[in-house]
Amino acid sequence: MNLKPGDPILVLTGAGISKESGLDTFRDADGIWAKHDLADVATPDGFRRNPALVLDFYNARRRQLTEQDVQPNAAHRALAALERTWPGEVLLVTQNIDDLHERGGSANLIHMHGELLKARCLDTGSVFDWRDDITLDSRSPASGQSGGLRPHIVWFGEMPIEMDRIYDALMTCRLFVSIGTSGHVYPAAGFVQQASMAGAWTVELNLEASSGHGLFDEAIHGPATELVPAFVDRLLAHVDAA
Ligand code: BV8
Repeated sequence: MNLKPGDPILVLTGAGISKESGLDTFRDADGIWAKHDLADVATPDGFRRNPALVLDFYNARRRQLTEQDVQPNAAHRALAALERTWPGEVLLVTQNIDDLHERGGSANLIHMHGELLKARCLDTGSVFDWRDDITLDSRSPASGQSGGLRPHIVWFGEMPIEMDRIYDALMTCRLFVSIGTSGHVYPAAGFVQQASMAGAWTVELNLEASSGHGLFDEAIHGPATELVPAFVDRLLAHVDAA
């Protein structure tokens, strides 16, 4: 990895980085898709068919995040330290909808699949901080309409958020690190190839080999709370040595 201090770094994270904070992943044996049908709770059609079911699905996850003692872990904190210390841009793109990266100290962050603690007006598209349940009667602060809110979440078949900014970063980064994602969901699963074609060194840090592990220059497997702090130390040793 011939990385120079100051070279731009792009980090992609998935549900695996929040697993050791107590939040379920999607495709592990005990994951979310083992308990819920994706088509019913994470698609626009599912919301049209049964909005109460979808609202309850996200209300339960929002309550878990806000009411239980769910805290950022050492992996979230290590990425924030990298952003603070690396003498160049570190852009963090997360597929996760929890707020553990923010609470861990990261600021240069894109939630490409939306945010659990935000609601979106169905009429205007405006987005609001929202920590309570969203119900069929919830009133939109923008339109004033009762029943006018949905979770600010990117469902399957919907356009992920800030894709232009993400594609720009994929073309310019010199290091692409993928952490805690199974590499099943596109366009995120294709980012490693785009970064690699643009000349970046690509690294996978994951509990086990993801479906795209062969696409990476380097793949290190183990729990994020062990791998990510060690990897960040390795990067910052570059800075000290410079
Ligand atoms: C789009 C909602 C057009 C939020 C989510 C056929 C082929 C290819 C693509 C498609 C296709 N048919 C349809 C598509 C497109 C579709 C797609 O990819 N479908 C898949 C299922 C085939 N994608 C879309 O519809 C996307 N939109 O394509 O629009 C477009 C295209 C390009 C450019 C512009 C527009 C929209 C996708 C977003 C859908 N919303 N969720 C929510 O409810 O949370 S996706 C859902 O999966 C989550 O967002 C999650 O982030 C995402 C990915 O899952 P992971 O984060 O990877 O989690 P997973 O459980 O899978 O893996 C966890 C990993 O962690 C595992 O590898 C595990 O080993 C590891 N791990 C576990 N513990 C640890 C650990 N690692 C480290 N430490 C640990 N302790």
